Amino acid sequence: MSAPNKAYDPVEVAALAPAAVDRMRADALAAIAAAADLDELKAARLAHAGDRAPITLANAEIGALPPAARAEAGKRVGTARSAIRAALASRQEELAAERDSRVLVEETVDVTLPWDRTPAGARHPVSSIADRLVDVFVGMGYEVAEGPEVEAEWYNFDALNFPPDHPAREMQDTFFVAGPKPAERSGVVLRTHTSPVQIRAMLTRPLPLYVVSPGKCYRSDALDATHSPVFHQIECLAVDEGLTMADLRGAISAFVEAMFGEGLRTRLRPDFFPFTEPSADVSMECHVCRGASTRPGGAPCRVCRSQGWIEIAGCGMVNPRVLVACGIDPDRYSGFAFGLGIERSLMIRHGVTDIRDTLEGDVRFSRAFGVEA
Ligand code: FA5
Repeated sequence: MSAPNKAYDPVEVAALAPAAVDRMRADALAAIAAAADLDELKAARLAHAGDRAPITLANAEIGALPPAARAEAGKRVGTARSAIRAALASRQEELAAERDSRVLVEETVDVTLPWDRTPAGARHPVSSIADRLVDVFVGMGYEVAEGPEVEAEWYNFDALNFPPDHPAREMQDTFFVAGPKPAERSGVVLRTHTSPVQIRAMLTRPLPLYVVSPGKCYRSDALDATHSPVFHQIECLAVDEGLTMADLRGAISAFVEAMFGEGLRTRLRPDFFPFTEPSADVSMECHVCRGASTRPGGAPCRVCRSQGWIEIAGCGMVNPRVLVACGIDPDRYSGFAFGLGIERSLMIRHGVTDIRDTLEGDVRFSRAFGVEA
């Protein structure tokens, strides 16, 4: 094979001297051995075996030597290039094997892990219980009625027969959004109970009226184990001809049995609410000890504090003054209503000792009540 027919250049041809070729070979082998990964090896290949590598350039000079010197120089350079190629191939093999075993470890798939890893959410128990109670009453023919959480003071208090100086209106009980303007009689509050929905329902719906109203309420109560400034109530209202306390009693029993279990007795004791007359507080037989803790020799009960009864709701016959405020003839119609706190009922039912557990949004709390799709 004939080499390029270049003029003789002693400087360039010096690259073909044995010491120079040995140095190129040594440099190349050192760089190849030092390559720590395939990228570094690629750079070493380019630098020591590529088109611009010293040994490649030296090889191109062989043709410039006197013919007698070509064979020896060609052999020297060829041997060095073979050694470099062999070193590259073997390092390539080593580094590829290292990479493969590292990838195998890093990307190991544990096929024994559970495959269904998408975390399932849980409905909040307050929502689940509210829905369940609403369903019970809807099943009895009640309609769901909702009202705004930011409510006119008139609906929250006045129409419900709260006198202007009633303590519940005080700043320490009620969050006022806006006070009454001089020309207006009513300010704006965050509703303190679901009872204003009674007024809205009586003003807008035809009679007879059977509604159930779940929703959020707000009071400026300090957060502690049994109080929260935001909580939920559920309220039932019925207005019809000839309703009596016996009907109220029946509705309350239906509620208690749906929420706490079949066959639990209820008890009404006189109480006072401005919007019901007569008014009563509702207690139910303790669903845990069923009164056994009050009998001689009965084990103490933490749920009812060995009282045998647990207070759960307020109730009463709709005050005729409220009917009149809503344009309903109290001589023809009567009504009953009852309302209770959903968180407190949940706490009683499930032995939750701190209302804050219902507020913090920790899914572990909700999951304990079951996960629904
Ligand atoms: C009322 O709010 C009446 N509107 C209930 C009513 C409706 C009576 C219809 C008659 C007819 P009371 O202020 O007692 O009543 O509140 C009812 C329930 O709300 C309480 O028993 C309690 O369970 C719950 N509740 C009140 N304040 C808080 C609070 N800060 N945190 C949690 N729950 C509360």
